[in-house]
Order: sequence, then C-alpha cells, then structure tokens
Amino acid sequence: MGDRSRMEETLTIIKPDAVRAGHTGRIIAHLEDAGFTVQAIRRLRLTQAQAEAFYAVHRERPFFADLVAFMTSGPAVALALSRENAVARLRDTMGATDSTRAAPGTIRNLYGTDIQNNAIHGSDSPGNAAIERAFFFAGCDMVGPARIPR
Ligand code: 3AN
Repeated sequence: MGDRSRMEETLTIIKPDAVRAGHTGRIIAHLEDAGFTVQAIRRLRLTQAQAEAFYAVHRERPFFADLVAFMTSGPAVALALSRENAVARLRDTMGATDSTRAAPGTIRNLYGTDIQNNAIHGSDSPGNAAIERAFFFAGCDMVGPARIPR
C-alpha cells in the first residue's frame, strides 16, 4: 500500500534515439505500468544552449560535445512524473546508463542501444528533479495525482 508521505516527483526525457525509433508510446506505457503518474508531457527539440545548460554538470567530460549533439539531434519528450519514491524507482525502471549493461526488462535494456543512445534520462536526486522539472515545466499548472500510487 502506498505511503502518501513518500509521494515524490521526478523528471524524465525520452531521448531523440527512442523518439526517432517510434518508442515514445511504449516507453510512456512502461512508465505507467511501473506505477508512475504522468503529470505533464512536452515534446520539443532542445536547442544547443538548452542541452548545454541541462547537462552543465558534465561540461568537463570528454563526451560532453557528443552528448549535446545527440540531445539536439531530433525531438525529445520531457515528462513530469510522480509516484512514491519516484526518483529511485525511475532509476530502477530505466536501468544502467550503458544500455548494453542494463538489466533485462528495463527501459534502456528494451529500447536503448549503447551508453549514449540510451533511450531515456531520469533525474538522479530529488534536488535535481526539482531543477529539471522547472527547466521544462516552469509555470505549467499540474493537477494532483490521477490515482493513489501502489
Ligand atoms: P544517467 O543518464 O544514467 O544518469 P549520467 O548522468 O552519468 O548517466 O550521464 C548523462 C548522460 O551522458 C547519459 N545518459 C549518457 O547519454 C551520457 N554519457 C554518460 N557517460 C557517457 C560516456 N562514457 N560516453 C558517452 N556518453 C555518456
């Protein structure tokens, strides 16, 4: 039985590889089947400046330029999600960063290809979830949870 005191919010992005491959609907269904409530959805193509800002924490990493090029390569779909323990449960549902190492049945195992083309982003902490939700959904009205979480 869900404990409402642990109700939490997070942010996911269905990345351009998965959108291009036509997996948007399947990934949203997977998230709903995993107990997440979809609070808001926005399809967009990130600009260079937006992708650089979103991944600013990685700007010194060798893969930063490739990551920004990939994230701006086509439309992506950002979703605001809620459920109990949403941040940790989304990380479990996504699987490991490298799709080839992601556990069977995870979204990255099912829809990702490698460490860059890994189908989905998920906030890594409640603090970053709040920052990332504001990045895409600042000013958006959201109604309350559509159902009691599991
Ligand atoms: P996660 O998305 O699992 O939280 P992070 O935050 O370490 O992983 O990395 C952010 C994104 O940067 C990843 N989703 C992936 O697309 C990319 N990335 C991470 N490590 C590498 C790497 N070694 N080579 C290429 N891309 C990487």
